[in-house]
Amino acid sequence: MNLITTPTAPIAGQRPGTSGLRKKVEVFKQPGYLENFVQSIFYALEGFQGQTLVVGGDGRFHNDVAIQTIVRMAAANGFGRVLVGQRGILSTPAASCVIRKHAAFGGIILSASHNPGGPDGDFGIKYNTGNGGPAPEKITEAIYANTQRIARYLTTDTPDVDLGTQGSSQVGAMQVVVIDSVADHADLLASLFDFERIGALLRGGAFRLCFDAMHAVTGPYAHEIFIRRLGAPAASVINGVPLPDFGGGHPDPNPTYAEDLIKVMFASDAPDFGAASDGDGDRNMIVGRRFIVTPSDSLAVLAANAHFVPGYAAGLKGVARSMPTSAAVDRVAEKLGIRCYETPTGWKFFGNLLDAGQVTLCGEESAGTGSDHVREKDGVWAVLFWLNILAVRGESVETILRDHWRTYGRNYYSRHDYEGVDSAAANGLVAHLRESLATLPGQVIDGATIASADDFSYTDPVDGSVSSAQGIRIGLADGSRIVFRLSGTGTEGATLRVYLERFEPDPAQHAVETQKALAPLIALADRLAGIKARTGRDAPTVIT
Ligand code: VG1
Ligand code: CO
Repeated sequence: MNLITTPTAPIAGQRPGTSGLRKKVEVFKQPGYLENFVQSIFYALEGFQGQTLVVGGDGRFHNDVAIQTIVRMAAANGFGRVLVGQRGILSTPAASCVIRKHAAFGGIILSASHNPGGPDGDFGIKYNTGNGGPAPEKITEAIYANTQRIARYLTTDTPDVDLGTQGSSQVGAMQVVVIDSVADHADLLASLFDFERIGALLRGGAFRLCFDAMHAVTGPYAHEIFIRRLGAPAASVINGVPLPDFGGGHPDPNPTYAEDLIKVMFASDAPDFGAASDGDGDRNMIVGRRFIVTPSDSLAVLAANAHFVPGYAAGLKGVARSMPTSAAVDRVAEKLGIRCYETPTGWKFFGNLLDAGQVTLCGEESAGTGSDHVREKDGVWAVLFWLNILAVRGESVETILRDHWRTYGRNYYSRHDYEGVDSAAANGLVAHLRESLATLPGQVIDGATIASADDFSYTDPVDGSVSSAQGIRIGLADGSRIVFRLSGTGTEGATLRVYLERFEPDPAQHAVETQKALAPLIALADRLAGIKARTGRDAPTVIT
């Protein structure tokens, strides 16, 4: 092996967002672009000589090429061993699991998550630390600083490694081990859930499951877990073959993009339980027969029913949700007598709480739920959690939700996304809101009294670090709220997210359709932010 030191220069725009660096494939294909970022990761780390690095991705276009580059650079930089998922495949939660199980120094995950893939689609990269979780801001900021002053990167002249076959080979002094992409993760999940009971439910014939892998990374995981280990009929998994362009789809499990699943679940002969996952397998959508579960509600239901699941029967230490996520889980935590933490958007903020043993379950309104079993959100885990609850309770998804609302009240909740908005317009909208924050409290607009207005700032309870400007919160006197923030994961223009929440304690009011129940808040959001006028959009791109 010959070490090659390649001169290079900073490339603009390599600032990682909410979950790593996401750009168009054509951007990543520019000579030196990926190399600059990977070397900047390695320069931000200390003490990895001779240690293990985990590498894998969601199988999207360019995954295979990028992995070969990273393997060569890891060898040149002095890693002792690289663990790669077979064919380059590792879902994000599986990567987290592998990092932890094999005590790796860290891992590089190649994914742009729910963003479309293919030659014209998106690509992404992020670094996870030895706890299996996304790097904290301290490290992502150091990576970014390195991209701004990089002058060289290290690589080797070694040929590509064979990623198709499990086994071990050498790249210079570094060992490369191609591992089963699924086994470690499936074993971990089997240790948490009652596979016997879930298996009996799925094999019984009376209960039917439909899992939509959206041609993304969870296909192999779903086959191994639902079909092979739990005995569900093969037809229970749809779109189960990972494709580099996700079959031309948008692997974001929401009612708009998971149209195949919605069609199945709203048909007259709909199965009992439907679920979908995203590009990299960390998100989940839960659907009952003609009944969609709001992700914030799903988190609350998991917390309220955790005692039915073997891995959580001993009780929850605490729960955490991101700020824009509805407060449904807060009500469960109160009843359980445990703490509920409110963090900024992005899974990295849960890591410290999980490591410190302060929380067991975490979740976000964007269809991410997870627990202390790994340090990422975990789509297949959430589906198994639901299946375990359904197997024990023997009730339908809808019955469980209605019962939950009767007990805790209902947090009507919706997110309105305006995608691909002109960046200047989006920034102007947020700047205008920020300027008006001080004057809003006390104002009465269309009969609604504004009680509070701020830009969310978070002090990490474990390490004291402060993250500011995490989203604008407008609280009303009746406890309703509106949150505005700009996405950190998009690649085209800006995405404005408007989060709307209203609590309804009266069960007689729980049958109202969500958008109707939130209509006054939706109108108020536009009055406050001038969404239509500033973005030129009449309606959101996606409503979840
Ligand atoms: C979005 C979601 C956020 C999630 C992030 C990564 O971020 O809102 O809750 O943690 O994606 O999810 P943003 O900045 O676009 O709102 V994933 O599944 O794309 O890794
Ligand atoms: Co994802």
